[in-house]
Amino acid sequence: MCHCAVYVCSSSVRQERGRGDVRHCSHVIREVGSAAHSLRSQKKQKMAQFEEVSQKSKLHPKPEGLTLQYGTAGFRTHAKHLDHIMFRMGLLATLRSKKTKSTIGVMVTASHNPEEDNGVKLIDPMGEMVTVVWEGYATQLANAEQDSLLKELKDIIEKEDIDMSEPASVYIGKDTRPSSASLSQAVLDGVSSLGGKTHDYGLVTTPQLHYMVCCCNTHGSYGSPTTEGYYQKLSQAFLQLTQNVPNRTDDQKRLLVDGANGIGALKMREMEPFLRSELQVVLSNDGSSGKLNHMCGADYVKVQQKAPQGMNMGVGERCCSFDGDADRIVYYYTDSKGCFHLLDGDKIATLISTYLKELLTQAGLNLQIAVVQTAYANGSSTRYLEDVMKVAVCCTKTGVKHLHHAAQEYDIGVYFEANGHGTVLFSKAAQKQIQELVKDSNTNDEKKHAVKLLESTVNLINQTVGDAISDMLVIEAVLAIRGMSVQDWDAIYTDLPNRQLKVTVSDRRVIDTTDAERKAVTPEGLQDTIDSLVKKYKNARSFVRPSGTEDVVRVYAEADTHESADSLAHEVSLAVYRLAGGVGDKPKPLH
Ligand code: 16G
Ligand code: ZN
Repeated sequence: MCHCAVYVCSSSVRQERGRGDVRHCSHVIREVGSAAHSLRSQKKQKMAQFEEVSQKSKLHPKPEGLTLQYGTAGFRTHAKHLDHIMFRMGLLATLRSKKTKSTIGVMVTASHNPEEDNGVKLIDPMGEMVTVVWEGYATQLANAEQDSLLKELKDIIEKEDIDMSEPASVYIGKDTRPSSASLSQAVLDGVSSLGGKTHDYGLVTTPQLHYMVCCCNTHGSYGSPTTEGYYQKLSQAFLQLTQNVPNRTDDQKRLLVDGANGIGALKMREMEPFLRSELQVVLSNDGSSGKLNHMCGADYVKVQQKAPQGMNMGVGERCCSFDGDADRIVYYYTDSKGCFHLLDGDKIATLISTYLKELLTQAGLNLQIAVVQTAYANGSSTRYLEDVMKVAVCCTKTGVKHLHHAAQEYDIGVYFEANGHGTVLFSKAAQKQIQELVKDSNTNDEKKHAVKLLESTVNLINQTVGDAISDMLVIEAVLAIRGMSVQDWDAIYTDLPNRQLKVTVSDRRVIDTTDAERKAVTPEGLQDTIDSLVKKYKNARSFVRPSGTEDVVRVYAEADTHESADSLAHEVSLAVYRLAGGVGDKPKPLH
């Protein structure tokens, strides 16, 4: 309001002057006077606002000396350290909203971490992660001692030249952790103390909140910003994709889902009626008794390479696991010999990109498709994609934002981390071409069919971020359309045996990497040692990188046999221990 009044006044002052109309002089003076008055009242209001921040922040005090970093996935630590962080992220989201003149999201979750932890992530206007510069502000604000909080806040306002009279709108969501309720209240307090408006979505998955933010800022063109709108958009697309698949048996429609005892389980239950039995979900670890992420969930299954507890899987049955906030998914089954088969993010990327490439060919669309991976992608997947599928493959640093940005460079960018986080991005131009071809009356039936499938696939994919529910529906639809079993899918290529280990060092920052984390630049001699160790094994590859979420160095090795992968991983761990300042016991051999 206030801002508008000043704007109108000053422009009318300019107009009057332009005309040089002396008769309006007193009017001009009155206008200038009222503009000055507005400025004064604006200043007063701003001071009152800061006073409120100062008062309210005392209710969310920062433990002295505690420092935390906005890492690859936001802030994440034991929930008891996070109250002040949440309040301050409420403040920062309000500033970001004023700056971008858009709705910003704040998600309270610690994803796959243990139940006692919690965390927070900010969501930018189009549903992406916040920029690196604002990640820096988040750390700056989080670590300001109580008496310098206002100073740091004003510093950000000044650096970003934020007009504090702009309105602000913040969407908030939380996962099912016991600590999430009070922590999300702290976020709400932060936003309201700076006069921002909030919409509290309560319990939602991380990707649902990303979706809401994108819907809001695109004025509904991405969908309607409600959970119901999300279920409707995705289920309609899924039903369209599967409606013409002949003779789908109940077995093919049946899928065992491990909800990690988290929010994904609750939301899957809510969504079920929308799917009209075209997908029959058998839900386990639904949160009714077990503990969040404990012996279950996508991270457990991927890291342990075994089935979660609490899931009653028959031989060969298709199963999947979500993580604690439902932004990751992995598939698996056990064969008749009791052998466990994991279908991770690499297998998902291969399945989806192969399907999309086929549809593009059938539809006669000349769009460039690429797969974005990280160094963790299994070497077999990269070889298959490049050599057999002839798809461009690009490798980025670990962390969703790096993959997301790289995928934006292509008409169609399929990105997945091996851990099961990923999605597909369609450029605006690609979406336009698809929509135009759907409407084109001159296309033949085969083309029409293919392009309609493409259109529904675009609608089924959550393009804002990796989404376990959306990815699951895409995978289920692709398997149905191509008439593939989970075993057929698994047989596309065979993973090279691999092993991940961690080494504790006194300062993990001594390891610096290049080439998308595939080569260590420092400490001196480490890369040469790794290279000579790798040469001892067949089809081998290994790299080390400092973790972004834990105080350890991660070691990855793959080779032609499990024994070789284990032994290489161990030897590289020893090299890290020796050359990068290992602490505690020396890494022990795995066998
Ligand atoms: C975070 C990242 C994930 C990455 C993981 C690596 C996001 C939203 N999440 O969970 O993408 O794979 O960190 O962890 O970016 P690390 O650095 O400890 O290996
Ligand atoms: Zn997650």
